[in-house]
Amino acid sequence: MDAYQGRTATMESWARSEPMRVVVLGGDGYLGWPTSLYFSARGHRVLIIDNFAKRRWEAECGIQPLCPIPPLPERIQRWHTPHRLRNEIHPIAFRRCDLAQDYEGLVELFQDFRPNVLVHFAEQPSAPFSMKNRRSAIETQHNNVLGTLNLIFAMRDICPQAHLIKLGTMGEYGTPNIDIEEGWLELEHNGRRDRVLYPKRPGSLYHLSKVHDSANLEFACRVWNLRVTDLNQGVVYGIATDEIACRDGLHTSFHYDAVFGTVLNRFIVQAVVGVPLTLYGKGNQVRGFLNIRDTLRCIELAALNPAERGEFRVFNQFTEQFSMRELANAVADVGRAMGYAVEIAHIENPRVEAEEHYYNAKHQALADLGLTPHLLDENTLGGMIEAVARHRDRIDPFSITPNIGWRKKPELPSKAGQFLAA
Ligand code: USQ
Repeated sequence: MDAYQGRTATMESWARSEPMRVVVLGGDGYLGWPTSLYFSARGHRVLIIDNFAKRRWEAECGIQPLCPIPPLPERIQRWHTPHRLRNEIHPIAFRRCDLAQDYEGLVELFQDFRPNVLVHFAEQPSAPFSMKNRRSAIETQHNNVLGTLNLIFAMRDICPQAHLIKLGTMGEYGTPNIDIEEGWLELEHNGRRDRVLYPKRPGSLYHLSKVHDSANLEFACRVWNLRVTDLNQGVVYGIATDEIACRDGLHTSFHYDAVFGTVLNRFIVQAVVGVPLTLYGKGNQVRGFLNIRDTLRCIELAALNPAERGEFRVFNQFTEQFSMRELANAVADVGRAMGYAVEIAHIENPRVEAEEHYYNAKHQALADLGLTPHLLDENTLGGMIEAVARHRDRIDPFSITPNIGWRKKPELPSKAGQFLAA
């Protein structure tokens, strides 16, 4: 019998004794790479699937991660070398495959590898990229929505027992004026009660792509009996994990630019390089945050405690919430104490988002499974500043200024322009 057929109290001990067969989709990225190492270090069999679209988008935007990132086969080789000598891990396998374009390739990979866990990061992850222009919006939704659709069809036909752990985002909910529940809302209407997917009001076409994914995944659970955990993740910060820190050359793809950099990672780099911290608008926007190390533990907890067949389970994956102003002040305080001249600049908000709003998002499910969070404190901020300062020479200050606006009017194509002007 497939030991993965049901969630049981002994799941964690089973998974510890029997290696899981984990596919990491998007294993070359900021979170996919450390997740692959994390599962590998714990004795699981890992297959990375990636199409390197993120590297192409970086090149298109003229930006680079903070640390040089060697080609994936080379990174994997660096990870293997000392471990293999001691025969401690199963080698990480890698196959290039584009989820949205190569359904047959995906099916073959699943037939060969027979996964019981799939961790899905293989999505265009940037809100600004999705708002750049029509082409990048379509590319975002094509890559994300069609890739996830291919994935659930391949699961339905090849590995319906497997557990899909899908990275969603807290940004799917937006900033509603009521408490944010974990994916589902109990409601009463005209005297009748029901449980419905929580209403979504996302703030970018990237976040919206994940709303579409969530709807498709819930359908796949309800109609095809798949099992899915949708991790609605907050903003991740951090540059290192235990596996990455253990050896040189295993860096992850840490961004600080205005396209792929998330806010706290950007503030840290800005503090180091002496650029005023770019607080968008009033800075009273509130978001949920988590340390990159907690991302890995959350995924492990989801894998060790899988959803039931037919269950679409949603966890809100963040550990604490801050306003952007609070974050900027915290970085400035720590940076100044370390001798950096840190300034904060309120700049015009390039996004369309509420700058004053209610925010109370539940995040109990992962704590109930045993998450012990790494909370943000002076030591964490100081450690990030020190780590970034080691790569100071590679920081490109020109990539920090936001140059993509949510409101920007599209230029009319010349023929239409002439027609309208006529
Ligand atoms: N912000 C600033 N200054 C900056 C950059 C951002 O004030 O220099 C503000 C934004 O206006 C926004 C907040 O910080 O209010 C968060 O922005 P972000 O760029 O850190 O995060 P976001 O675009 O929402 O997306 C990021 C990840 C995405 C993930 C999401 C989680 O790129 O993949 O899904 O965080 S969440 O924000 O909870 O939706």
